[in-house]
Amino acid sequence: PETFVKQFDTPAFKGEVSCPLGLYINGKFVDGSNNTTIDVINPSNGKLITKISEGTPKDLDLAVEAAQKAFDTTWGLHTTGVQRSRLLNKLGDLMDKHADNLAALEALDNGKTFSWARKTDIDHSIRCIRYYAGWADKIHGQTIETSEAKLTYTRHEPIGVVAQIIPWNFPLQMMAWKIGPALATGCTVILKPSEFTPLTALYMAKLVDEAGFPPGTFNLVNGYGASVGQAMADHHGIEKIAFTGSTLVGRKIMESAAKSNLKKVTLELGGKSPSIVFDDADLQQAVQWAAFGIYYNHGQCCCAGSRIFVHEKIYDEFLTRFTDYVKTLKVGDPFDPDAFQGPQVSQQQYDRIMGYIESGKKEGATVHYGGERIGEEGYYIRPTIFTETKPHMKIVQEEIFGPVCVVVKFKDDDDIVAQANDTIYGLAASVYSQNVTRALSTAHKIRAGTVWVNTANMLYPQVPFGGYKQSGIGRELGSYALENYTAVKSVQVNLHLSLS
Ligand code: TXE
Repeated sequence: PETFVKQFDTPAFKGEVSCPLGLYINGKFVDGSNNTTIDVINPSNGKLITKISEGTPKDLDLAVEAAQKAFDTTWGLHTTGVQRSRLLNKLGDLMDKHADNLAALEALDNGKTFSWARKTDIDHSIRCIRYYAGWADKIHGQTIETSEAKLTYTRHEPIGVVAQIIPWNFPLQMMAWKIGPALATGCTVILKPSEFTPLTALYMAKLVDEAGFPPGTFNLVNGYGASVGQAMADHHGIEKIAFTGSTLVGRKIMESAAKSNLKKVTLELGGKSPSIVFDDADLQQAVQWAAFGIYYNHGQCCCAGSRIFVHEKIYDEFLTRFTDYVKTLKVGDPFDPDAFQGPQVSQQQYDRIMGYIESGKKEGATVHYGGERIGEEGYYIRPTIFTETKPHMKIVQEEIFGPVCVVVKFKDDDDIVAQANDTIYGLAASVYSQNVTRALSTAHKIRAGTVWVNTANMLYPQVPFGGYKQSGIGRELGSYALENYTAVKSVQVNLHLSLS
């Protein structure tokens, strides 16, 4: 397979980056079995960056075979936690060494800015891999008292071959969240990145190879969701599937898992997260965090705080300050060191977001700020604020996944909890208040997997993340994620000949 080589000469980054373009199966880069390719498009100008090998269900079969063989011979119960930890730490070191290259590819492919990619996506991914390197030799069961005649204990064994399907909004981070706990516990992995943003995963395959993981331990099969992704969900040789993406596809995956071999499923899906600003909040802090909550990563965060509820006493002042602040967020080229927001990831996402903006206008909401394209080229959208909305409107109920929020007035504490929970989702929420009792009692009443108080979008490898309601099943990150990749076995040993 070919290699992509690009010379960057930008204000944010200068240097040459090369990246393999094939699939990575059984420790080798190979072309897809159909010899077809997928176009990789630059979202800042709509032009072709390169073409990657397209995997097929047949390639997936080869990857499953390699992963099963590795599980049975070199990985799984055939390594020690110490060995797995050493390899993961080596991978973390290589990511550190290549951090700028990873950030450059992420910015080029996804459209997020180089500077934000470098300080959030890449750093967080490295910390995540190192965090799970730390867990690899600390995975153990319990001894359980049953009777003096018995020794009973549990083992947390790796579940086997796992498939992981990730989206385009945080390509490297989603990969780290997925492969970190899987490899630490001794599972073997087949990863399918989004067809929109495959480059950093390909670069990572090169680093995995260099780190010296045994062949078949980690496999990368790029391809379309409807072919390789669907084949993963249907596959009888896969014990577990982890998915991050749309609720629609999550539902399909669960159905296919049920119809095939009842593979274990974890899902991290959409959100419509509330940000609640009480009248006793530190207003400037609330303004800045609420803006970060929705506009970080161009609104393409599953936990984006897209519904901002503000107490009526401070609503007008908040809106004025918020709008003034949003106007200062620079939208521009991903390699402009001062840009906060780059283009949306794809034409498809651009169209979807503009469709939501139109629907908001049609349903009678007011575009208070933004609501339009920026420039003629690339998928740039001005940060957008809607006001005068009604609870039933699509822009209030549905995930837009773009730089668009609604700012809504509320009256009292009980009413706001009901409004915040009036959604099919339950991924995250932010609460802004200086009163600890008010902030925490609200945090506890919100049906969401993460609640931030006086902050937003902060994630740590050691803190679990996942959804209530239709935002998903299971938790990623922290020690909780290890449970997704281990099966618990109890072993009972009879020490005496007695039957009790
Ligand atoms: O997601 P898809 P899309 C939400 C967000 C966004 C919407 C659509 O609202 O606007 O989803 O985005 C793979 N079987 N999120 O269409 O299709 C696909 O190849 C198996 C929220 O891009 O769900 C990719 O790797 N896999 C979200 C991954 O699923 C399939 C992040 C995600 O793509 C498949 C992304 C199939 N039948 C979008 N069809 C979050 N939770 O962060 C597609 N895929």
